[in-house]
Amino acid sequence: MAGRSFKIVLIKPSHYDVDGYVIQWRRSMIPSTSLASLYGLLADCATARVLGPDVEISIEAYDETNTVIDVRGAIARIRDAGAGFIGLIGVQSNQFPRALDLGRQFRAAGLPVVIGGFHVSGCISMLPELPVDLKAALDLGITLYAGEAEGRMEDLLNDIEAGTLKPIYNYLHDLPDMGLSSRRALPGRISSRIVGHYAGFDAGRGCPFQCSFCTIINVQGRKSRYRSADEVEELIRDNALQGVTRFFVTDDNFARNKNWEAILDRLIRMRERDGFNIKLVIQVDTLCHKIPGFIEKAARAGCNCVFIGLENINPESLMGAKKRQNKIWEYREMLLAWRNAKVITWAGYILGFPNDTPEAIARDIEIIKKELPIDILEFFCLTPLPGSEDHKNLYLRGVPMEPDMNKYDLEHVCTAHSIMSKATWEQVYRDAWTRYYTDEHVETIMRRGVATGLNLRKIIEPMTVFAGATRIEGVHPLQFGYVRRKIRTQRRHGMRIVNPILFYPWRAFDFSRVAYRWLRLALRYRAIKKRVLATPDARSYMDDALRPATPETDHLVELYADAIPHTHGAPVRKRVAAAG
Ligand code: B12
Ligand code: SF4
Repeated sequence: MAGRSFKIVLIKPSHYDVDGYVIQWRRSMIPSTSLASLYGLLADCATARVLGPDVEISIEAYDETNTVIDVRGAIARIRDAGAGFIGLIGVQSNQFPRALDLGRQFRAAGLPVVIGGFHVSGCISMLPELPVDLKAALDLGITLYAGEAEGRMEDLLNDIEAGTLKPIYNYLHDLPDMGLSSRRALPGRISSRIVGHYAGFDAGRGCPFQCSFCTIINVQGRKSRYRSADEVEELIRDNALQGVTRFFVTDDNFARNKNWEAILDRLIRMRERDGFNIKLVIQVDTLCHKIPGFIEKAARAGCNCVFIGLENINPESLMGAKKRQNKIWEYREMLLAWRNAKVITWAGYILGFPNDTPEAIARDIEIIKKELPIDILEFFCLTPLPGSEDHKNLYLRGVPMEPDMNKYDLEHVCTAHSIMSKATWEQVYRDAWTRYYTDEHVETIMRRGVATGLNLRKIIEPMTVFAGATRIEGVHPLQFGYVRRKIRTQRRHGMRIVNPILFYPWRAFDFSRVAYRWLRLALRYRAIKKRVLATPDARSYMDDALRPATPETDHLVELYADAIPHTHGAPVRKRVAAAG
C-alpha cells in the first residue's frame, strides 16, 4: 500500500506594533501552552494514525513571537505532502488581525485554515451574533474553532482529509476532562527559543470567581477541572527529556485548582527525592495565603516567582468589577508570606476603573510603593475584552468600543471612561510605569530583597525588563523578548511596505537607539545594586512595607476605610483625608 502524507503547520500568531510590524524577537519570554497543548494532541493523533494506517501525519509548530513565519515555505511543504492544514493557535483578541492576515495568505493558496483560542471562543460564548472580524474570517473560508480541543482532534483531521471541514466548530458547552489533555512536551528546538528555556502547561482550567473584566470564566467555566499528580509528573518528565525543567503554569488561579496539594506534593517529591531541578512560575489570587500550607508547599515545589492579580487598591473599584475576593487589608500579609518563602512577587494593577482619576492613581501608586512589599508591578488599562461580561454589556448597550482588535492588548484605551478623556487615560498609563520604576524605588525594592534574603539577580533581571519594556521598546513587558526583529515585508495588511533604501537606515537607527537606552538602564541598575550591597547594614534594612500590618503602619486601609464593605470582616477604621 503506497503511503500518503498529511502535513500540519501550527502557528501561534503574534500581534502588530503601532507601526504595523509584527512584534517578534530572537528569543521570547513566555512559552505558549496553547501551542504545546495542540502539538501534543495532534502528535497523539499522528502516533495513533487516525487517518488510516497508510497516512503519515507530520507536524510543524511555530511561535511567531520568536520565529519569522515562512509562509511560502509552509505552503510548499503542505502542497508537497498532498494534504494538510494550517492551525492558528491560541489566538487572543489582540492577535486576531495578525491571524487573519496569515490566514488570508494560506487561503489564497487554497489551503484549509482553522483558528482557535480566546477571541473566537469568547465572542461566540458571549455575543448574540458573530462580530465583523469573525465574519471576515468566514468570508475568507477560514474555519472558526470555539472551545477546547481535547478528544476532538481526530474528528477535525478526518473532516479536513474528507474535504468536509465545517465553517464553525462550537464545543463551548461541552468542557472536556483535563485527563484528556496532552502530556507531551514541545520539541526542544521550540523551547530553546524561550529565554531561560521555559515550557508552559496547565495543571487546571476554570476559576470560581466572577471578575467582570475576565473572559476565562465564560470560556473555560467556573468549575475547577484539573490534572492528576500522575499526569503532571508525566508531563514534567517528558519535558525533562528535552532538557526543560522550568515551567510557566498557565492556570489563571492555581490556588483554586482543587488538586493543588497533590500536584505540589508530587513536585516536591520529584525535586527532593528524584533530583529534578524544577522551577515554577504560578498565578494565584490575593487570598492564597489563607490556604494552609499552600505557599510553603509552592516554594518547596520550586515556585520562585508568583503572579498575583492585585488589580487595584480601591475597594469600590474591586467591588465594581465583582472582584470581591480581593481584600486590601490582606494584601501586605499575603505579600510578606510569599517573601518569607523567598518567592519573588509580581503583581498586576489595572488603571481606569470608574473612580480612577490621574490624581487618585498617582496617590495609590505612591501608597503601594511605601506600604506593599511587591517586587514587580505591571500596569494595564481596564479593557472590555471580548468574552468578558464587561464587553458583553457594552456591546448590548451599543456603547462605542475600539473597532481595531489589535489594540485589545491592555495598553490601549478601548472605550470611554466616566471621568478621564482617552488622552488623559493613556497618559496615566504611561506615567504609571515611570512613577513606579523610579531609581529610588528600584533601590528600595533591592534593599527589601537583600534584607529578606531574596536572590537579587532574580529580581533585577525582570525588574529591568518591566521598567524598560514600555518606555524603551514601546511594548508591554508581557510581549517582550530579547532582540527585537522588524521584518520589512511582514507589515499589517493594507499598510505600505517601505522601500528598502528607507527602511534599513531607519531600522539601524531605531535598533541602535533602543540598544543604547537598554544599556544605560542596565548600567544604572548595576550601580544601584553595587550601592545596596555596599551598605554595611543592608541585611537589617526595614520599612513600613516589611513590617506586619498594624493600624499604625497600614495607611492603605485607613485611606479607604469608608469604602471597605463591613461584611468583609475588615478592620473598622476611620477614614483619613485623601492627599491629592
Ligand atoms: C499564558 C497566557 C499568556 C501568556 C502568553 C504566552 C504565549 N506565548 O501564549 C502571556 C503572559 C505572554 C500573556 C499575555 C497576554 N495575555 Co494572556 N493569557 C494566558 C493564559 C493565562 C493562558 C493561555 C493558555 O496557554 N491557555 C491554555 C490553552 C491550552 O488554552 P487555549 O489557548 O484556550 O487553547 C485551547 C482551546 O482554545 C483550543 N484551541 C486554541 N487554539 C486552537 C487552534 C485550533 C486550530 C484548534 C483546533 C483548537 C484551538 O484548544 C486548546 C486546548 O483545549 C490565558 C487565560 C487562559 N486560561 O487560557 C490568558 C489570556 C489568553 N490572555 C489574555 C490577554 C488579554 C493577554 C494580554 C493582552 C494582557 C494580559 N494581561 O494578559 C497579554 C498580551 C498578549 C500578547 N499580545 O502577546 C486574555 C485574552 C482575552 C481575549 N479576548 O483575547 C486571556 C484569556 C486572559 C484574560 N485576561 O481574560 N498571556
Ligand atoms: S480571579 Fe482571575 S481568573 Fe478568576 S475570575 Fe478573576 S480575573 Fe478571572
